[in-house]
Amino acid sequence: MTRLLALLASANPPTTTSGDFWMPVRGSANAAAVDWLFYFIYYISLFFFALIVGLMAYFIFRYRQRSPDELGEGPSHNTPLEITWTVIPLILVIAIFWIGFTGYMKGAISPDGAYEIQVVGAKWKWMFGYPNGYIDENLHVPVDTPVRLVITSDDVIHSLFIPAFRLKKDAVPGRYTKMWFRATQPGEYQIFCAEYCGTSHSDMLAMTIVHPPGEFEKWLENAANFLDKMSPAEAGEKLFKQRGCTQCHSIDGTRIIGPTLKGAFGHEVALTTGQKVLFDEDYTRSSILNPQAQIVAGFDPVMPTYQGRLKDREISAIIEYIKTLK
Ligand code: HEC
Ligand SMILES: [Cu+2]
Repeated sequence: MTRLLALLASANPPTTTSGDFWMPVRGSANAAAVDWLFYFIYYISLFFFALIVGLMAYFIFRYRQRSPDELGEGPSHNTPLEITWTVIPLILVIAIFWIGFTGYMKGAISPDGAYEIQVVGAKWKWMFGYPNGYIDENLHVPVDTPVRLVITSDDVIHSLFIPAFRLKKDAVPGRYTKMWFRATQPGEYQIFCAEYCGTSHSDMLAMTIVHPPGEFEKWLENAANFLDKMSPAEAGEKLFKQRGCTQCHSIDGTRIIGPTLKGAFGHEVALTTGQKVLFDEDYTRSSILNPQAQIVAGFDPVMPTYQGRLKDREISAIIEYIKTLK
């Protein structure tokens, strides 16, 4: 109760960023307001829980039946009492609605000129697309800058969840959802998928990396030029991880959702049709662009197409990388 009164009296969101027993670190400008409302509801609930259960226990004892033929005269009505226990909760729920609704609107409408990042959820990987066309498996953002995320999905419904920013939004195929935030502290914050989306749902992880002032642009420029800076095989390895191939293909011989690519290049592959084909450059390329055309025997046709999502140069780099997996 004293904390509730203190909260109400200050009418200011908590300002520490460290998080506490119930809540993780506060990494965005919006987090404190969310936590304030959480604790407001939390302390109200604690108060009424104690009041109601306490009175109940007391009444059970106070009005117990003392002898078999004792029947109390029970009151039928108490108008002032009934008005009190209706009006006070009414005021509280209106307050909760108001704070929640205005907070929601603030979170839903992004400021003009926010930095825009395209987010795509796919089984089972997040991809973050930056304005210069570069795609990364993590969300990199500049500190103290409003960032708008435009979110969609390639397959089923996923949900982008960044606990430290108190943000969660569904990624729906065929539709764009949006949310925005302003990160307040450089650091790394976990991203989860919060909508059960199949086998590797719980591995659908990524990080938010908040860069200190001035470093985000440097990072982006450097990251975007990786095809020029690395050898094709190295760039291929990066793409292989970045574009989610690792979710389905191991490189150490274990079978996951798709066949392992260890030692596969240059050997024959048995297809569901009974045919055998050589695993060469052309086969790799067509497996990536047109995965449903030739299905490997013993596997389900679940690989998404990368048509329009990988450039020729990137596919060549991936082929060079697969060649190195001896
Ligand atoms: C959702 C899971 C999934 C993802 C993501 C995925 N694949 Fe596949 N891939 C499969 C499955 C399952 C097969 C086997 C069935 C088939 O041929 O379609 C396969 C087959 C292949 C083959 C043929 C393998 C063989 O042994 O004959 C290649 C090459 C390949 N994938 C490359 C890639 C690359 C490169 C990526 C990333 C750009 C990728 N895959 C992403 C599931 C996936
Ligand atoms: Cu998911």
